[in-house]
Amino acid sequence: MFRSPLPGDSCQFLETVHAMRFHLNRRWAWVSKSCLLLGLVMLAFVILERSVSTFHGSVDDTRTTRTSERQFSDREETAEDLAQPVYKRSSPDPNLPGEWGKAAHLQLTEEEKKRVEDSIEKYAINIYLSDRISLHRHIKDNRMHECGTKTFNYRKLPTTSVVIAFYNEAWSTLLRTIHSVLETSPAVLLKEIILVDDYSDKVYLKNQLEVYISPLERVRLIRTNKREGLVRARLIGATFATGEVLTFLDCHCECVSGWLEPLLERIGENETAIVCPVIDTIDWNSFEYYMQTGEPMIGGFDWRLTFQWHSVPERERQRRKSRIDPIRSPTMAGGLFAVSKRYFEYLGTYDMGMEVWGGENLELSFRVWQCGGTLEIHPCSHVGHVFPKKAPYARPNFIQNTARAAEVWMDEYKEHFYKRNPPARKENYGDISERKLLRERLKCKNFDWYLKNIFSDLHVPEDRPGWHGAIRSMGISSECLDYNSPDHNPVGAQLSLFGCHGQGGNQFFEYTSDKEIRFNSVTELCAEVPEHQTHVGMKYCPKDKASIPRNILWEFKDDGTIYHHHSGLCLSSYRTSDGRPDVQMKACDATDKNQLWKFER
Ligand SMILES: *[C@@H]1O[C@H](CO)[C@@H](O)[C@H](O)[C@H]1NC(C)=O
Ligand SMILES: [Mn+2]
Repeated sequence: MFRSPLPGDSCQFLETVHAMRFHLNRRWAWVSKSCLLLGLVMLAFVILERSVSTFHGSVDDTRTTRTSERQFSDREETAEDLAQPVYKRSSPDPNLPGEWGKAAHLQLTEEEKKRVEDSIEKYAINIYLSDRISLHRHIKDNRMHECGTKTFNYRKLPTTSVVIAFYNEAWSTLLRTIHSVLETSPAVLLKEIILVDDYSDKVYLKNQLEVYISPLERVRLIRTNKREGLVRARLIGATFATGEVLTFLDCHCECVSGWLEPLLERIGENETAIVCPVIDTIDWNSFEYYMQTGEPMIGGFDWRLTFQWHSVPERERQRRKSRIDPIRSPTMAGGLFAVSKRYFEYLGTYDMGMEVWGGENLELSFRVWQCGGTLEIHPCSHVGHVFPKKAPYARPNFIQNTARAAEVWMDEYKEHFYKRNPPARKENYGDISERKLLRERLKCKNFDWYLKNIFSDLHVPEDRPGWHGAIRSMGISSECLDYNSPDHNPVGAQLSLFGCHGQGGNQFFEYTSDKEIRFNSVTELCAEVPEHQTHVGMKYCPKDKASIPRNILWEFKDDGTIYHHHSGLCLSSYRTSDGRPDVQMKACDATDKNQLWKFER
């Protein structure tokens, strides 16, 4: 085991693999001279300075020289030979649990069931089951059939380094990720896997991990010596990368054969493309691999700046020549993407002022689009990800990170975010002058351009003064209108009352000049009174400029009542028989305080 092989450095982290396996190339030497990430921010600045001055359009000259450095043993090798992974999997055994990505079911004793529960409690993933599934299981290739017949010019594709940062990850999910990359990535394309241990405290991630990976080809382990958070941990990993492309993966993934080539091909075509795989779901409980076999969803966000998936707009479908062409996506989910190392540096890598995780994906998404690149999802590149039962550790920095993204990239549109997230206004988001300078230097377009050209499907709130925010009941004056949008069916609940909390979120409504009452978390929802009912439901709002159905029209009258045109009734607060405050539609009576409402200003 090795400390950093560089003499006299005082770097922040340990290198723990056989460094001999790696060439100390020029980049390495340069990086080491800058004394690695001692002053992380300073280094970012240096990289930036350097890359800004060298990034000019044509990539081809550097690409050809680097590609020719690669050793192809025999010019006659076929594409099939060149596609050989670093390690070949043994034949599938359908009797093994989880083989082919099927759900694994075990006959368990009571004692074992308890251990299942314990592991779920601890990791929010059924690690007891994961431990019993082969680290080398096969995943059935159900991608669009065109993906299987697509050919690649392996000699021309750029090489990649796969960077995987982790913190206290379970053994089997981490190791399955590593083996999966080694067994699905062509050896001629994968320079190395760089594992970054972000100061985990689990004992098995210390010596046991080092011993395990030490005989594995092309696997390096780097450890931070304090908790850096996902963003900085990844960047630390990236500084060690020798491949032309950085491919970031999460630490509980399984790659589907053929996942890597489409990403690298696209970046080889246009270095300014950031390309994401389709992220398939691996069930946290059964480890079943659910492959999205049709057109993948693309990334967006709502005005709280939480990431949301949505379907591909018709315009984008028409722009593409085939259904396996890359799909432009307004945002990325975070975690899984490939980017040219040179372009990533030019673009200002990540915002190092961001802590732990949350928000960094939107920041990078806005940045790449506004600064002249593209963000795409390739339908032929599939990577499975275990979405845990719940977030395994908190995202205390989400608001702070997101405020940084909003301040740097969103111009006046940041107000829509702050209105829906009042606590974000009080957030100390730190110094953003470097990032603003970056935006100037790269001559990036504004957010208005981004909304009109890249995410024109997103409804932009009007937020007319006095007509948005919480709506307080005058009858039960501690209470505000509240909508608790169910996770998997945004329209599956009713409008109700809840103690006014002043935090936006579920209590943020907007009354539009079209007379709708909009709730715009997750997606655009409009209050309606279903036919012959007296409760208030939520339905998807009509698209901008489409005609507006009558049953979502409301009138905020001067007398304080909220009148529903179609039913002729007024919104009223009341208490249910068990004393819970709620709302219902009633015959209008402006002398009834329960029918009076006020937008909080
Ligand atoms: C690469 O993509 C960018 C952004 O879409 C575009 O402006 C540029 O012309 C493309 N370059 C090439 C070589 O196709
Ligand atoms: Mn994850």
